[in-house]
Formats: sequence, C-alpha cells, structure tokens
Amino acid sequence: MEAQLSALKQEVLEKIQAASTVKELQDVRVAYLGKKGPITDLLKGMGKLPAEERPKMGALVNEMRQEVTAVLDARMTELEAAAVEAQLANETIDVTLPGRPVQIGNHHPLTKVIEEIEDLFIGMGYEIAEGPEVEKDYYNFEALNLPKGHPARDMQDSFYISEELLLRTHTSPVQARTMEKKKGEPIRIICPGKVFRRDNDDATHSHQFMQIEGLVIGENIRMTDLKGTLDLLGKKMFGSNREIRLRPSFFPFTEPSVEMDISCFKCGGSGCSVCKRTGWIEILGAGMVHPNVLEMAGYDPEKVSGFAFGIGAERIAMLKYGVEDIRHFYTNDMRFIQQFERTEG
Ligand code: FA5
Repeated sequence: MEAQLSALKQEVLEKIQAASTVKELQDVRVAYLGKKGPITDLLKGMGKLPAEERPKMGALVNEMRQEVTAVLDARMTELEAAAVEAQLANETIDVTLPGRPVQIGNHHPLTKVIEEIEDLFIGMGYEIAEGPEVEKDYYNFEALNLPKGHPARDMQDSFYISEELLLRTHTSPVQARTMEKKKGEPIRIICPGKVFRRDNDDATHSHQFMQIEGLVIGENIRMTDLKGTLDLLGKKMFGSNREIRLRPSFFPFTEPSVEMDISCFKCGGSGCSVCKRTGWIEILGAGMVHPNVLEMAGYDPEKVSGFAFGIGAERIAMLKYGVEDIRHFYTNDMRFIQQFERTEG
C-alpha cells in the first residue's frame, strides 16, 4: 500500500505540473482530492488493514494529502497571478496611440442660408412667423386677392388634397394669417418654410423648395423702403460685386410688383445652361401689399401700407455657393454636404 501511495503522489504531482490554466488545475483538485478521488478511496480502504498498521498508514495518507494540497495551492496562486496579468495586458490602453478621427456634422447649405437671412432680419427688428404646410385654399389664394377661377392661380400649379386643402404653393399665406392675428397692429415678420408646386424638376426648379416670406405693415411704408431692404439683402448675401436688378412684374397680392435677379455665378452674365441663357437668376418676388389684401385682413388701406417679398432659398444658396443643380440639395450625398464648412451653433 505504501508503494501504491507513492505512485499516486507521483501521478498527482505530475498532473499539477502539467496543468497550465486555473481551470485545468481545478479539475486536478477535484479528480484527486475530491470526495470521489483515489485518496479518499485509500482512506476508505484502510478498514481492511490490520489494526496495528492503520495509524501509520493514516498518517502517511494525511501527510501525502497535505503535501499535494500545498503544492497544488502554490501552483494555483501562480496560475491565478498569470491569468490576472494576461487579462491586464489585454485591457491595457496605449494612450500614445493616435485617436480615431470623429466625424463632425455640417450644417446643410440651405440651413446656413436661411439662418443667415433670419439673422439679418432679426437684427432689423423682424419676428419669425410660421404657418402650416397643408394650407386652406382661402389663405393660399383667396385672401391674397386670388379668388376661385382667377387665371393667375395657374402661375403656381398646385397639389390639392381636397376641394379646400392643398400643399401651400408659397409662404405668402402666412402674410394673411399674420394680418388676421395682429388685427390692425403694425407687422414686421419673416417666415421660412417649405412650399410645393407641380413644377417639372430641372437645374433651377424643384417640386418642393424653401421660401422665406417677409411682410412689413405700418404707416407710411413705401416702395423705397422695400428697395432699400432688398438692396441690403442682396449686398449681405452676395457682397457688393454681384450685379442685382429689379424688374417690374405681376403678383395679384402686390401692386406694384417686382422681381429681383442676381447675375449668374456660372457665366457672369453672358448666358449658360444654369441661367437658361439669360445671364440672370431670379431669387425673389416682391411688391407693395395690394389694398384688397389689406382690406380682407381687416387693415385700412387708407391708413396703413406695407411691402412683402418671397425669397427662393435654394436659388440664394446656388448663387452663393456656386451649386449648379438645385437637386444636389435633396439627394443627401455626403460628398456634397461635406464641401460646406461647419458653422458653430
Ligand atoms: C411667389 O411665390 C410669391 N409668393 C412671392 C411674393 C411674395 C411676391 C410676397 C410678392 C410678395 P414666385 O412664384 O415667383 O413668387 O416664387 C418666388 C421665388 O421662389 C422665385 O423667385 C424663385 O427664387 C423661387 N422659386 C419659384 N419656383 C421655384 C421652384 N420650382 N424651385 C425652386 N425655386 C423656385
């Protein structure tokens, strides 16, 4: 039995040495020192020995068990330390490595143009107004001196939702809504927003685009106030080098009416595909608020007057940034957007 014991001890010590992970060593502990292991078997088998040999054998088995346990514990400490070290090495952060570049978002060029125009007008005491994109026929047309059947309704081909509701074709309905709300008070607003028309898409036309409406009502508001305001807008957006012109035009809700053009950024005025060979790109419509419009909204045209304008935001952005096709604003191509410098805010 002593020989058996010594062989067993040898075997366990070899297994302990061979275990290279905590898990393997735990398995060795269970296999040899556990309740069902060979050492326990040995102790159980002692009953068969002669009585005088029992104490000696018992002492030997216990000694062997203590020795094996001590070796195993020492090895376990070693393996555990190695495991912790390996884990730490794995988790180490090398703070000297270069950081990964973070993608910083840009403001969309249209947003930039709209915010720039808002800032300009807020600086002159204008308030920002809003109105619904799904609009009543009344505000989109009738209150703007465009009764049902008026031929000028065809100037803005519309998406109707029902007999009385449509997607607004311009931001001018906000004029009528604001006048109704202000009930005879002076007004100075600008209103940016989406508008929709059944226009065929081309380089300068989209079926959905942004307008920025302006409306000023008060005593003694004159055409020269409108001209001065538009001149300031042109200079602020394009600097003083770009040529600007005002042309007589027609809108049923203004009298007199004008349109403002900017010389084409692509050809400089000689004519090209972007400006349809005219040398000019139209950016806005404007005029003195028609007395009928004032009257319908409860203002007395004998006492007050006003001017209004409707700017095409995409056209401004095209001219300002040299964008040759209006569709670039809507195709969400990151390469397009990333060309515009990030602005704070
Ligand atoms: C109007 O929409 C008038 N409501 C403007 C107005 C307001 C006049 C207040 C008088 C007083 P017009 O249809 O011309 O007008 O459009 C105004 C501007 O929107 C144009 O000068 C142009 O810059 C832009 N625009 C018009 N149609 C399109 C389109 N399909 N795509 C992109 N921009 C357009």
